[in-house]
Amino acid sequence: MLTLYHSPNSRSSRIIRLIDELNVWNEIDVQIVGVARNDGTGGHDPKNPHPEGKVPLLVHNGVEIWESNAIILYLTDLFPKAGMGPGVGDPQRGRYLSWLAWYGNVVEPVVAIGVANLSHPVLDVTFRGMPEMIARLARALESAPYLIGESFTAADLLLVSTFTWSPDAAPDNQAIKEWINRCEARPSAKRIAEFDSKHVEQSSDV
Ligand SMILES: N[C@@H](CCC(=O)N[C@@H](CS)C(=O)NCC(=O)O)C(=O)O
Repeated sequence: MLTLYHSPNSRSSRIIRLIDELNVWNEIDVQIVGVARNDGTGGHDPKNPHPEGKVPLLVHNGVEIWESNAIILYLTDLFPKAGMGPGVGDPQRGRYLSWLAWYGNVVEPVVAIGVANLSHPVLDVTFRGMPEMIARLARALESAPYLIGESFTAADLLLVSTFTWSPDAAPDNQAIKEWINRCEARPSAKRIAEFDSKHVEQSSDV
């Protein structure tokens, strides 16, 4: 039994998008919960068992799986048929794992440090900055339409979410802009926006 704890228009929306891409709606029970939002609205929802009160959280047979990249890897391994993530033994597996880990280890801190307008030699040396992050992505996307090559995977789904929160977030780079457009033209992007707008009220009943 799989349960996903989700709050509309949040980091868990990309897990909803993955469920749609994997076409496993019947396999996962989606529970809508509220969360504390950056604008001060919302708050901890007692229905959410996440150890830090966050979303997403996946629970499989009583075991909690938290952090978006861990949940994504777990689901693409569990449901390999859709080809959303190279499995163990696939030559592209290492590249897939690296992009998923890079998202959590580099992209999230770099974006947070940028939004907070912080600068410190330790941060710069450890994470580099936005220009280096953009250059890294651009290099990958100048030689292939998607991060792993010719087809859209869950690595694209996760990484592209960095640039789809707000229209101004897209960097001024042709290869990246075209990649964002390719990813967002997929039917799952529209379906998930509709899913979230349908459930948004439910999540504010905290
Ligand atoms: N690194 C985590 C971050 C999860 C996260 O911060 N989620 C936000 C929603 S976008 C949240 O639940 N915030 C509520 C809180 O901090 O209490 C992941 O990617 O899964």
